[in-house]
Amino acid sequence: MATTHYRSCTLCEAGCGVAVTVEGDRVTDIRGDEADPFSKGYVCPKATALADLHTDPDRLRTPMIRDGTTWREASWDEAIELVSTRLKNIRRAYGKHAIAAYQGNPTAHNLGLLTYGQLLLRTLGTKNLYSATSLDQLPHMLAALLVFGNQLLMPVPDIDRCDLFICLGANPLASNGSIMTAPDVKSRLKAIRERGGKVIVIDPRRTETADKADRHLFVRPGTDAVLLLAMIHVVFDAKLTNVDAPPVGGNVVLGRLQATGIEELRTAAAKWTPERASTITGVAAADIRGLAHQLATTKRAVLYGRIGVCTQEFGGLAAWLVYALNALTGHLDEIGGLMFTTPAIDPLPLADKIGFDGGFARWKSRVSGKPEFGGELPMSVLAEEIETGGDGQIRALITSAGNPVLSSPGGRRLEKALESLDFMVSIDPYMNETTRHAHVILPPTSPLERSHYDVALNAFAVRNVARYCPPLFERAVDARHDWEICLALWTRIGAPSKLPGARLVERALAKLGPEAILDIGLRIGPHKLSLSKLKREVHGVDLGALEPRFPARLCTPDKTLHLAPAPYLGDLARLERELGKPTNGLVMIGRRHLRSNNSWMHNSERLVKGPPRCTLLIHPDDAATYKLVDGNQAKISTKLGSITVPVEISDEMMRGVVSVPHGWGHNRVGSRLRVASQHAGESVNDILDPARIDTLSGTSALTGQPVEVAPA
Ligand SMILES: Nc1nc2c(c(=O)[nH]1)N[C@H]1C(S)=C(S)[C@@H](COP(=O)(O)OP(=O)(O)OC[C@H]3O[C@@H](n4cnc5c(=O)[nH]c(N)nc54)[C@H](O)[C@@H]3O)O[C@H]1N2
Ligand SMILES: Nc1nc2c(c(=O)[nH]1)N[C@H]1C(S)=C(S)[C@@H](COP(=O)(O)OP(=O)(O)OC[C@H]3O[C@@H](n4cnc5c(=O)[nH]c(N)nc54)[C@H](O)[C@@H]3O)O[C@H]1N2
Ligand code: SF4
Ligand SMILES: [Mo]
Repeated sequence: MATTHYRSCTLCEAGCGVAVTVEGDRVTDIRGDEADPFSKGYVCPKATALADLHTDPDRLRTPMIRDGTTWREASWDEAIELVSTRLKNIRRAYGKHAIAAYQGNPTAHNLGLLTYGQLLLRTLGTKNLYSATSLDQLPHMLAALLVFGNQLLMPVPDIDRCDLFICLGANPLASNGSIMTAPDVKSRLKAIRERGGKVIVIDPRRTETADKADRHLFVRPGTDAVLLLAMIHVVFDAKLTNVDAPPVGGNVVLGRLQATGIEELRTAAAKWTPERASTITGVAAADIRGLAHQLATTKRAVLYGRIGVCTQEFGGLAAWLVYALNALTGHLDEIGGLMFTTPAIDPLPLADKIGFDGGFARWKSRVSGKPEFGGELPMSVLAEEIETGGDGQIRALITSAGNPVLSSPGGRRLEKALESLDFMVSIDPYMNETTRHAHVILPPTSPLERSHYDVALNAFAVRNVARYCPPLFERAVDARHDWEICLALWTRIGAPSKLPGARLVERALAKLGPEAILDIGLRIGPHKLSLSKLKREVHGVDLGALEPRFPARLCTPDKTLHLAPAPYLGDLARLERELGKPTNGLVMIGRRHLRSNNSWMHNSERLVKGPPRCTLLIHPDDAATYKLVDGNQAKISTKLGSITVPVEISDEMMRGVVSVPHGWGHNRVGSRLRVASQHAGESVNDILDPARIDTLSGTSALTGQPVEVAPA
């Protein structure tokens, strides 16, 4: 008999409601849950792959132990014992910093990893914590910390109530939105236009999102900070902000908000005239003026910047300026602008408790002196911290829900470094490009076998919503959840065993599980929900539109907006110096595809079928210059080496810019991904230089790196 179960999709930030039909132990259908108040029946093509992940014969179901090049299945007891013994020995011999950990993107969608995973990794006491943050949203978090006082206080665009949506460096029609949890962005953008509003996309590629916009402007990769400074220049110059009104109490009033740093911002922007910015950004001066005027004079408007803005050499500055410009034009914490959420579980007070405190540059990395952020070091230094001998050298690595060999620049070097480790363990369902280097792989249950509540992404949703789903399938005999794996390891290597009652704590934590923590979080949260209440609402609950939250929510000690924090002012000289230089040749950007998800969903036949997606996109004029022919192979080179992929010629690319998506390169020997290896592609991160970073924040520059192309 068929039964239908309602839950949310865990594959991306949109968190759509899905209706999963099951017959026996087989999923026969996955479609959108029409009754979900937020996603209203929308799903993207990836949703059906939830079933593929569950049934994938390549998904590991048993711990694996490697001996040289051969793997064998092992019992949980043996595997956990081996991991803890090895890690303890390494810690005893070399100290706690010798154990490093890397956490990847799916952590954000996994309640077990967000609770017990943090407990394990953040109590290791190591300075060598790494995550996908420094390949992603770090600059937004840094700006949230420096401007609003807390690294988790990242605002989201009020897309459903704005009349102008300027989209900078994001492609939500492919990505389904990021730091903007909003299922079905396409309909939401359409609604803006239907209510007479405008959508403008600024991107080096005329993207799927740009195709649905009123206007698209090309911008040269890596130059957003200059574009934003010039827009701020216009805002001051044309007196488009009320900051020139008499200051109250020494501060300038921006609507309801008190702010400091306005004069510093004015000074910083003074030399960036639209004309000067135009030569660097490729955006016409008249367009820069027009954008600034439109943003400032539209009552409900928002400038939304995402990954294209922050994973570049001036990502720190650009992410700050996005917030500053919205504030200056009266669109911060205002309806239709960049707003702050009121999630059912407030992560702010919880984050500190698990050691995820706000902090920046409190210490530097051992080898090349890169800044710490929130207790983590940037991915750009992981390889060198493994390779470089001496006190504090990394000897062991724990990876959890991450595939850094494909996801971080310098993948080839990183995999050599991984081979040199004394010990590596991966908590991961697949033997892939990264985990094949582990000595032990500990595979968790599938997304359909575990419960779910999106504690992280609900905090960045454009409406306040909450939805809990119990496991759909009873887990396989002897399968372990992520949280159980993490707890088992923590008990043996993390918990201070000398502490009296450590065993009791462990037993209590094992009994609690993530659900109990969730329940407490919901009860003490602003909407006073509970797990039992949510269990009754199988389609999720709508907790209302976003509301202005300042000044109460501001976390700066003086309860003002800090519009010009010193680290940014100090970085402006670098912008001046570097972006003044003449440029020629081609630069690389990435792209996302609706049917792909970073590196790890290419083992689903229905997602990868069709023409190859790991291709070089290039403008027709550039193709002619470099003698590339559509459909033929191109060799793309940097000083790190080269990759060869098919050419796709298209005028959707800006001249001088080429694009190759990341997350491919499934041809590494030793991976067990039967489908993905048939659609291998190449890894663009093999040739992107890890040394190119935003030196302010430490974030890797994934976009805007120079490359050379030639027929292969
Ligand atoms: N050139 C370039 N590089 C990029 C980017 C880019 O735009 N361009 N984007 C960057 C961004 S934004 C990100 S977030 C990173 C992503 O970087 P990573 O997080 O390192 O890589 P993913 O491909 O997301 O790999 C996820 C891993 O988690 C495993 N996994 C999936 N579900 C679970 C689970 O429930 N539990 C556990 N334990 N494991 C699970 C998968 O098998 C896989 O090994 O890549 C970055 N790299
Ligand atoms: N289908 C799918 N969905 C995903 C993912 C996926 O891999 N596949 N990954 C998920 C993850 S981990 C994340 S972080 C989010 C990211 O979500 P988004 O931020 O929407 O990411 P992208 O789709 O890569 O869009 C980034 C855009 O920035 C542009 N860009 C590149 N360089 C620059 C630049 O210098 N300046 C400007 N202004 N634009 C630039 C690119 O052309 C691209 O259109 O997506 C998530 N959703
Ligand atoms: S957009 Fe697609 S992948 Fe993302 S949550 Fe919705 S159905 Fe899942
Ligand atoms: Mo990401």
